Amino acid sequence: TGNQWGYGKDDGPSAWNTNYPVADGDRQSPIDILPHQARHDPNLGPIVLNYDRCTSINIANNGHSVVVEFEDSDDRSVIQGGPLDNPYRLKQFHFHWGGKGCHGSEHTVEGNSYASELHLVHWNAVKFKTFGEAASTSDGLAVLGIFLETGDEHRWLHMITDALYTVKFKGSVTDFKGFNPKCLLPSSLHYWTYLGSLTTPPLHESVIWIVVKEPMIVSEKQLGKFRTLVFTGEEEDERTRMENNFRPPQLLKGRTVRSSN
Ligand code: SG4
Ligand code: ZN
Repeated sequence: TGNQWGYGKDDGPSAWNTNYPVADGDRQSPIDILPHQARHDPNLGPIVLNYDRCTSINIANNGHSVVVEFEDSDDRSVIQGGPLDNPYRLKQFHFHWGGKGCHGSEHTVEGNSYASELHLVHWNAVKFKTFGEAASTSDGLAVLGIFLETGDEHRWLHMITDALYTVKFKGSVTDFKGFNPKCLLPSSLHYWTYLGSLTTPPLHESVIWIVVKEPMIVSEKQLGKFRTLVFTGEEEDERTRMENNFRPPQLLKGRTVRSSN
């Protein structure tokens, strides 16, 4: 099991380059976004989410995060517009979060973290036959990132948090039908966009990142429910709480961040 990675002291982000040398590559994610250095691009149109017929399948604990998977055999739920040349199909969404009272987002804005970050992962089914092929090729993926900030209770997040007790341990999967992630999004979808990578191994440099400026507001209690998950499997003696499952910002290395407004 030499290829295991995690978020701990010995297998965390600073050790990933041992097995995944691209960790030190030229277009790694996340990054610290400096709004004043982002270039307003008048050619960037609005992001359009066609999620009306989206079909969620299940919710799973993969030992790194909690993931909700979608039917992606046709173009029933796609993101388009913005920096994208083609519609990209929704494959899954997942979250990254911190420990109690800690920061947990992956992207930061002027050095400031949010409590958590939601990632909606989409792939280019016009250019690629499979998600796997898209995920390992430049611009094969489009990930929509949404910050979570603590405040009032979020009206719909309970639909996710109520299911978490069923996927406490690594490897557990439960049916999760009829959930449309549109209910999680903030009212404005103004965004920053840049070319980057997956934020976990294999860290492929295949992602067009679209980071929404307005956060969604969730309560501390709702975030706490994510911390009832564990990184470990049910059979393991050790139980480690799933928290701080985020990668810190990487070097920009000359990339430009564009702004939609
Ligand atoms: C999380 O670990 C997800 O659970 C992974 O999803 C995801 O991998 C990974 O993050 C990287 O995605 O948007 N943060 S990210 O760059 O989407 C992929 C699954 O393993 C390939 C299903
Ligand atoms: Zn992610």
